[in-house]
Amino acid sequence: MNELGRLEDLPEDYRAALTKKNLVPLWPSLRAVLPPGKPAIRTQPTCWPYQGLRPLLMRAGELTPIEKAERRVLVLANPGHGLEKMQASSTIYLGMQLLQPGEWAPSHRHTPNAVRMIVEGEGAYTTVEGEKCPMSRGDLILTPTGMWHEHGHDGNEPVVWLDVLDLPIVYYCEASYVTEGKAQTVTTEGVDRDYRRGGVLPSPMFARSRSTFPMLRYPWADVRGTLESIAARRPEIEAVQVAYVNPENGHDCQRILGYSALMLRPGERLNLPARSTAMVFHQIEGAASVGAAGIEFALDAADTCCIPGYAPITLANRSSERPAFIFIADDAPLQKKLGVYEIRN
Ligand code: GTQ
Repeated sequence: MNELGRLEDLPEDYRAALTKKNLVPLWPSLRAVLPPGKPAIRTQPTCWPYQGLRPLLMRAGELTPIEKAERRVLVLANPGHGLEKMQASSTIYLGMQLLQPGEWAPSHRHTPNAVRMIVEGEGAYTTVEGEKCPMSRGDLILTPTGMWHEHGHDGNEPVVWLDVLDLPIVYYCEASYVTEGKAQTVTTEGVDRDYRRGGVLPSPMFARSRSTFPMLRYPWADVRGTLESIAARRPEIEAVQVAYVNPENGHDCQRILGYSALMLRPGERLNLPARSTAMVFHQIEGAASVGAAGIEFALDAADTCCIPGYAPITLANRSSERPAFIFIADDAPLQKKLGVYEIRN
């Protein structure tokens, strides 16, 4: 590839004249924005073990009352992007949120999409557009773009969950904002849903909902049971993995970020090809390792890590007796829509 001219090669007066007119020569920066073969990647492989994070989150519970926080969250920030940017990857925001018994995080709605993956504690709930969704370990609850949501807690122990938002990309689009609201009236209890099992829909009254997001809560007991049944029935399947989808059309459950749950059988090792998406791994149960680009993270229950794109990844169950369950987030839905999604074998 040709050496291109540098900025310093241009006369000072010419550079000054360009700057004055808000103009920039492309060639000194061309290789930076179009690097050969592979993008320049800021996202660093980063791990946030829960045992290190938890005491700091509990301390936030003592230091900052919920009224002073609105959302009491410690953000899992990737140092490759600069901590102040609050990005786990270029498109993904991760936060660990704490709600103490009796606390309430008031209703609001915003343009970024969020999901919650419940990490510990019982008795809390999120109300999304009037649907009260109870929170238990491993449940996934969606709060899609524009939908009112608030969090409450009737139990007696701290409840912690992992927030995953497409905030960085929506912020980059200069489209991120919030609207404050008043407490919602509960219209539906999220345990009694129309979609309890794949393949059956309420009949004869079934009509596609007007909502783009007909299912808001994916209970872990159902997802775990599905993974175990696939593993038991289909030993030939390499990746025992299920995607969280819209039950009415089978599409990704949200438009920008994609979510799945993966089971590693006892002792199993799984090689994933290099993909153009960064990936987030959160250990729901068991113990696994996540390896990529010469780095390996050992994950125990509730640990979270992020791996940049364009590198093959090896996942392994660190136990030879128990299965390991991992929640995965990536921006494949966005990249596919943009036409830049790649798998490199
Ligand atoms: O619970 O609504 O981690 O609005 C960041 C922004 C959580 C929430 C976050 C939010 C929320």
